[in-house]
Amino acid sequence: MTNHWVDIKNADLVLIMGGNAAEAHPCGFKWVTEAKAQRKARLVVVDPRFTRSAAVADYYAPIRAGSDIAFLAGLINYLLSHDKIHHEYVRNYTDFSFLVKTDFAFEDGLYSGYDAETHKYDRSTWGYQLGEDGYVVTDPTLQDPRCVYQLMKAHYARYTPEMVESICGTPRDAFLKVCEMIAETSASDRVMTIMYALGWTQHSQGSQIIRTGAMVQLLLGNIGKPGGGMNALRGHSNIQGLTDLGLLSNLLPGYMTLPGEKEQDFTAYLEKRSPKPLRPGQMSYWQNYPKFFVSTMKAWFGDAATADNDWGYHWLPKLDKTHDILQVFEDMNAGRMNGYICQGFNPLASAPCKIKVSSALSKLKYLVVIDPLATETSEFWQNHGEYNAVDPTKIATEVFRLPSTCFAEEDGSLVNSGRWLQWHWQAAKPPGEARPDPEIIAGIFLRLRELYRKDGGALPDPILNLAWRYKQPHSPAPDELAREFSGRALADVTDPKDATKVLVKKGEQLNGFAELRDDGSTACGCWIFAGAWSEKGNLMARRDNSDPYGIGQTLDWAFAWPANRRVLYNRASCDPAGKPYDPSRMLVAWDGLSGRWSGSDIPDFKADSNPADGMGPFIMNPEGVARFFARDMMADGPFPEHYEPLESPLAKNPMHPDNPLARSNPAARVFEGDRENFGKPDRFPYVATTYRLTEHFHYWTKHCRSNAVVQPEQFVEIGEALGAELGIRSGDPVRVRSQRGFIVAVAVVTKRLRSFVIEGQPVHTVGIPIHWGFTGVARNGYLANTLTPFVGDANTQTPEFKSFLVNVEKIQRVV
Ligand SMILES: Nc1nc2c(c(=O)[nH]1)N[C@H]1C(S)=C(S)[C@@H](COP(=O)(O)OP(=O)(O)OC[C@H]3O[C@@H](n4cnc5c(=O)[nH]c(N)nc54)[C@H](O)[C@@H]3O)O[C@H]1N2
Ligand SMILES: Nc1nc2c(c(=O)[nH]1)N[C@H]1C(S)=C(S)[C@@H](COP(=O)(O)OP(=O)(O)OC[C@H]3O[C@@H](n4cnc5c(=O)[nH]c(N)nc54)[C@H](O)[C@@H]3O)O[C@H]1N2
Ligand SMILES: [Mo]
Repeated sequence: MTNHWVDIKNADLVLIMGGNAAEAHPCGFKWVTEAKAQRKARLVVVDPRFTRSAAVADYYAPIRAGSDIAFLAGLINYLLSHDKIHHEYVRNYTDFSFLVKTDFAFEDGLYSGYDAETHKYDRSTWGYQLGEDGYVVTDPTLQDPRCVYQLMKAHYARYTPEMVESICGTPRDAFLKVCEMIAETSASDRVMTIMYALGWTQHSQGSQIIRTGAMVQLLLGNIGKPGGGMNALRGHSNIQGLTDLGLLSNLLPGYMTLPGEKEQDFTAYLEKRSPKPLRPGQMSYWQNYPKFFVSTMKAWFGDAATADNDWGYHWLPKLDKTHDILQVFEDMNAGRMNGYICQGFNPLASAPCKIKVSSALSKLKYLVVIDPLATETSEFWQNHGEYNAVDPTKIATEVFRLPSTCFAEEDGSLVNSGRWLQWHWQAAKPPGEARPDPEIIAGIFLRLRELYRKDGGALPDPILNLAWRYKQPHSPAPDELAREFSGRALADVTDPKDATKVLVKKGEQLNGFAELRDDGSTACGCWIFAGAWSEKGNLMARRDNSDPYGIGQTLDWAFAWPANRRVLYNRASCDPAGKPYDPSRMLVAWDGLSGRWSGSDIPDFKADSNPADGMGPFIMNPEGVARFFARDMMADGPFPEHYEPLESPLAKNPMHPDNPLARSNPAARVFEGDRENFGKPDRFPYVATTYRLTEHFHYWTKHCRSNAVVQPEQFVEIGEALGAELGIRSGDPVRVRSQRGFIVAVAVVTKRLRSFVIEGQPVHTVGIPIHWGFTGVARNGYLANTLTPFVGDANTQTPEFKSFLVNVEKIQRVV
């Protein structure tokens, strides 16, 4: 989230699109209720299904799954053509006036640089024009045809309301009504928040859907403001913490990135990640990258990391490619992996295309499952009748189950969607032989280190040099780990402007990332978490909810990264002179007397930067402004464009009917062997989407009797029109089949799913809740991911779980 949960109450308009917060985030959803009660805010829901969020919305618009870019692109066109944009904001805080390179082009649905062999783009033309001084060239009059504004206007003019209706199936009136409501928030004192989750992420173009949403918010001037922002609603209680700590295959803690194979040179690695400002007088905050990086290496390798060995840089893996879950199971299935450690993860149930995952797991020599529950993955080799029809005699994988504790059985910190690190305390003792995850990992590590010490091996250095300073080496304590990620001084840290002033004494905990140094004098496991546990104590454990400004900015409740800042880019809540656009909802303001920014939040800016100096508010970008034109940051294009899902009822992309290469995202994550595994509409005519129910949490709660009672049996939802067409009534057993397999479930025929008219043809949606499987106490069921395609987003590789093709048939079955 750019903002945070409580801040939702400051919104005038809440758009829930690509999520179903009332169902999947019922506790956080109370802030939507507060916004409605306190501000008379309105709630708009855009979803293929009439959801529990839609049930309490002021306005609901249906949309075909997988078509959100067309909808949002139509909205951008509406805002630009009706002049419903925040002029001062876009001129000063975005790249509206920047000129784009002359050789950048968009033709026939493809951006310049596409290679049809590799399905990848050469992105060298996707950039701003730079002057001889290294700064971007701009046209403040916005007349130049190469300026971002003009290019964007032309790009989105194609998305007329008729086009939107034809692609999305959203009736034109409903689309225009949503546009009108949203357009009102272009006023300085009206703010919209966008809440989204998997309905946007789980698509082959998911990242681009989210970008389109962000572009809408920028046009309206809604980023950086209270009640505004782009708010990703995170999933597992610590999925935000997982990404923050760098647990994705290509990341290091704090969104630093691992080097690629070609990056053997340490200095070049650092230079590439610390870009110089692209505008005069601008702060480019990533120029501090070396301080963050060296401090992480000191936390990991301690005394063994020195300037002479580039702080241990050469012990880091140099990536050949991203090793996301699709890649991992692809490699496993191709026999390129021997072993797999599966910790708090149930891929047989949760990864796409069960048959491929099952085949991949069967090729391993060993599988280690660290989990409090007996998961489907740990029993993938067992025959569970129709729900897992495998032959155990044909599977040689040795499976080890290591029972772990659950979060409620241990102390620790969890990061919520609003970036708050909140400490939690053990509520119950773990049963039986269950051990905390750090203890299990420590047990594996200490034994591995012993083996490397004794026998050597290929590159033992990172294992042998890892610092392991815990009181009980076999069981690192949660507070020790927390102090480690927060950071401490290895030598006295002094003020750069006055060397006699000591900011932190040697051995003490740091106050924040401003104290990090690149000379080895600080250690910090995750720079964005710096200061969470300072000499003042564990700030994550704070529970003071005083709210001096009355807008939910409780700065003494827990610790928000970065620097306890609650709303990102908050400088943009003020006009260029530093005056809040809405003084009744003030985050920060420029105080000319003290010469500082202050208010209800920690300024996301250089605290003493005088507005007269014109520094841009988006200090993590070297140009200091937000980007409509994403330059070369995205794998699949600088301006979002509608493409069909990989499995779509349409043979052609209505935007580019003449170019088959532009039917679906040309840069999507697809492995060659899977291309034949996509279904066609002749055999699989219906659009399927998968989702959650409040009463279950993934595949865990079917182990819990009370949850099993409230949602006892697997079902699928179909609309009344499809029910009538196929002669299916509620309660009938049906078989839902895709190119990759089938599931059997009870049909629920409902008004909540309506059929669409897409390009003149009727299209039905089939809704599939995900929660059933073959372990636990609930009635057994089929894994929904038997059906889903092995396709990922071009940037994040997130699987396309939200739109694929199926067929449905009524069957005879004794239940
Ligand atoms: N009770 C409960 N709560 C949970 C979870 C749980 O299992 N149970 N899981 C947690 C996790 S890990 C996560 S990630 C979150 C997920 O939270 P959500 O993303 O809100 O959950 P989903 O139900 O998967 O999907 C949300 C909605 O997306 C809609 N949708 C599908 N396709 C499209 C599309 O193309 N466009 C649009 N606009 N909408 C679409 C679906 O109809 C659905 O209503 O929930 C978390 N909260
Ligand atoms: N078709 C379809 N597939 C989906 C989705 C979808 O919407 N549609 N959603 C996707 C999303 S958003 C998600 S997040 C994934 C979820 O996929 P998974 O994370 O694989 O599913 P979970 O059932 O949440 O599995 C997590 C496991 O962690 C265990 N666990 C709980 N606490 C602890 C702990 O402290 N330590 C350890 N070691 N284990 C613990 C639980 O018992 C559980 O078995 O599914 C994805 N798959
Ligand atoms: Mo999730």
